[in-house]
Amino acid sequence: MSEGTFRSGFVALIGRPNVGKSTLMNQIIGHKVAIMSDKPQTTRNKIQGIYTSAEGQIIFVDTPGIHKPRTKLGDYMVNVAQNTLREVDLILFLVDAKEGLGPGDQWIINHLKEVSTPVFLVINKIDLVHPDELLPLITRYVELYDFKEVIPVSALQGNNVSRLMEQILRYLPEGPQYYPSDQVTDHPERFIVAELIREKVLQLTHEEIPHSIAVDIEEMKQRDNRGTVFISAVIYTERDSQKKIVIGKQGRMLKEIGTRARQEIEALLGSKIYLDLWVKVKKDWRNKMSQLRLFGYHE
Ligand code: GDP
Ligand code: MG
Ligand code: K
Repeated sequence: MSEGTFRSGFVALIGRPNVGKSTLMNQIIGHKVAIMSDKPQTTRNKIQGIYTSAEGQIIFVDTPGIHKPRTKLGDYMVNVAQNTLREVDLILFLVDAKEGLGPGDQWIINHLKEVSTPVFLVINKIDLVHPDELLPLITRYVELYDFKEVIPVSALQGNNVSRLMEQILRYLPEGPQYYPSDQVTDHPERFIVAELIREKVLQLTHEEIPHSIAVDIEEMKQRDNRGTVFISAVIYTERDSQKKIVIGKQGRMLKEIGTRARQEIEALLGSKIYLDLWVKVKKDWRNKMSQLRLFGYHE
């Protein structure tokens, strides 16, 4: 990798249950990021973990729906998962070296054929098999699909995981560091939601609003049994004139920002969202270190 090039992007980690997805995530991210709890029956696509190094930032996205559906809801979840697979930069398809190729893998491979995103075959649990068994196993998989790379690892023991990371970075585009190295801890969803709202403000107001605006999520919680998530957020501007632009004539701009942000947040979280948006002026917030906490630049 050429020096000075920072790469970043989104990576989906998929594979049937028990292949070692959580273990791999733990091995890569360690204790830096608390991984969101596994809830197999939710439709939420969410950030599972963020890995940052000097070379780049890898944002791992969870796709819980990608396994054989048994119900109508399952079909819906597969659609959600499939959309995620289209949007990420790279897919890691994790398989179990000991179990070998099974119908669960086959099913996932058929779905991979419907997306154009590059896919790595990551053969996990190599500590459980003799090296001689690996080649025949790899042969069976590569006959079924054109994987960009095939990387055997032991997620549990960490073997070859650093090579996997190098290869992942090679496939990510040059890009910004989306999240501060130490930012994302136990509530990554809040940061992503804030970023989505900020993005909508910048997109809709064009050049009129400087990048100095900040978004703070004051509240984010489930308010009813049907899973609606209530989010209360404040958009901070530095000047009164900017606040006026963000609100717009008769509140039209803010309404549009809210509508677009809500749609994206719903797609991201896979739940209904009630979004309550406010605009406030906070003069020179960038200069006041104490106030940075407010915007999540801490932890
Ligand atoms: P997930 O369902 O895909 O998230 O799988 P988990 O990460 O929960 O792992 C399932 C089981 O496989 C756990 O008991 C792990 O300890 C075990 N496991 C995961 N990776 C490895 C590995 O590389 N080697 C061995 N021997 N066991 C592993
Ligand atoms: Mg798991
Ligand atoms: K593909």
